[in-house]
Amino acid sequence: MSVQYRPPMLKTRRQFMSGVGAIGLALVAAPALADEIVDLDLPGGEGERSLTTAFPQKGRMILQRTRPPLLETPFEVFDQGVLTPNDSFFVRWHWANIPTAIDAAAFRLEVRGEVNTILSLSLDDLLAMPSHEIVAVNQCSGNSRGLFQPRVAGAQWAHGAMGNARWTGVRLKDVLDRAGVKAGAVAVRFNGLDEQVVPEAPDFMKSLGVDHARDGDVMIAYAMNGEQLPLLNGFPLRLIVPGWYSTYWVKMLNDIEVLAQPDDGFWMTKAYLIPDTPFAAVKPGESGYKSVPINRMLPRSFVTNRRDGDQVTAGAPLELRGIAFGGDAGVRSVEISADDGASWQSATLGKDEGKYSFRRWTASLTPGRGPHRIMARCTSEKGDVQPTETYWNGSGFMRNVIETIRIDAV
Ligand SMILES: Nc1nc2c(c(=O)[nH]1)N[C@H]1C(S)=C(S)[C@@H](COP(=O)(O)O)O[C@H]1N2
Ligand SMILES: [Mo]
Repeated sequence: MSVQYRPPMLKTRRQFMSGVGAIGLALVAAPALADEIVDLDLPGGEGERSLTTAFPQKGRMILQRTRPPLLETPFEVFDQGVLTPNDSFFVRWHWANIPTAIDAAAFRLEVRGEVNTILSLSLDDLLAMPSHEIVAVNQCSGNSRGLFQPRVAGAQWAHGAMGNARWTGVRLKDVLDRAGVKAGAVAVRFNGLDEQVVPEAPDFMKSLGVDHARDGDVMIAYAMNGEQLPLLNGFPLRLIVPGWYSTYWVKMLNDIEVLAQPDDGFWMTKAYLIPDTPFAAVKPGESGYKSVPINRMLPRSFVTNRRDGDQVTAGAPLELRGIAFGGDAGVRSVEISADDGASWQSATLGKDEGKYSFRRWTASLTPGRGPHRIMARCTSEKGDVQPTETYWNGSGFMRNVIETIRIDAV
């Protein structure tokens, strides 16, 4: 599937407000129709989830949680193309206080703190700035957490807490330059319109080092695959931090604060920390290791046209197809193994949509009679390679082991 790019059109206030009634209603309606069940095949069970079509601007999604909404992309969507359609794109929020109506005309993005000029930018102000576009993977830190063994607490995602989209907007650097960042600024903190449910809980805010914020890749998106952002993916604006986990991709972004000290808030110093070890790996029960904020992504790859347990014809060519991404660098290669990793063959890479995008791959092999373990392994342009060993941490973050599917050739 290919999504045609159309210039982003932010709806006028009247059009948008009229669309919002339905959004407001649907967010509080009972979302699970529970007539269709998917089994995510999590180790140790409890992988059954309802499919739902009850959320605004979303099609058929796997219901992980209702309030706040956590919606997973059904895996077959990834076989359709490298861009994940907006209505299938996963959804994750920390707090249930999400605005169900946003007045696009009245909306302002504030830029304040260690700046020469405080800004209050309308959507029209942003649309008038030079536009920037990038295709990038948005992946939750806990994508595939449900596959961790031993199991860990948190949303039990299978592989569908990721998606790839063409993001259009403005470079964060351009916005910061317009405000004029003062010497001595060290970090930039991002906040959105969603709020904690009880006042004592910490508002969801994330920050980036000032150099990262100004690297020219980090951007503020007002469009996703050529359309305005779905409300649940952060309408009207969200931060895009290419190559980094989506915890930094703050949605409904309305406040940017340039800081003279590192951000000491909950979401940077208590949550979303990883062990400062290769692959964020520790042993279950281990303690006393150093932790750091989660950051760049590592390569991953998936077979998308075959499922674990599939039967195929022995002695006949088996066409395999899938997606890969390099993490914070492009895909250098994808290799396929049908013999438990003893030997590898190169897959053919599809069109390059840029280094932060999913990349299609295809391969053909002819399985002999019997069971086979099929693996896909991605190496990034930086030389990061997916590991054979399954690493573990107590938060279920950063799974990037070589995934295996078992097929039976008969
Ligand atoms: N404002 C706001 N932005 C947020 C979050 C949030 O709770 N509030 N969650 C983050 C996390 S952890 C993830 S995984 C992504 C999910 O993005 P999506 O819902 O568009 O897929 O949003 C990020 N941005
Ligand atoms: Mo996340």
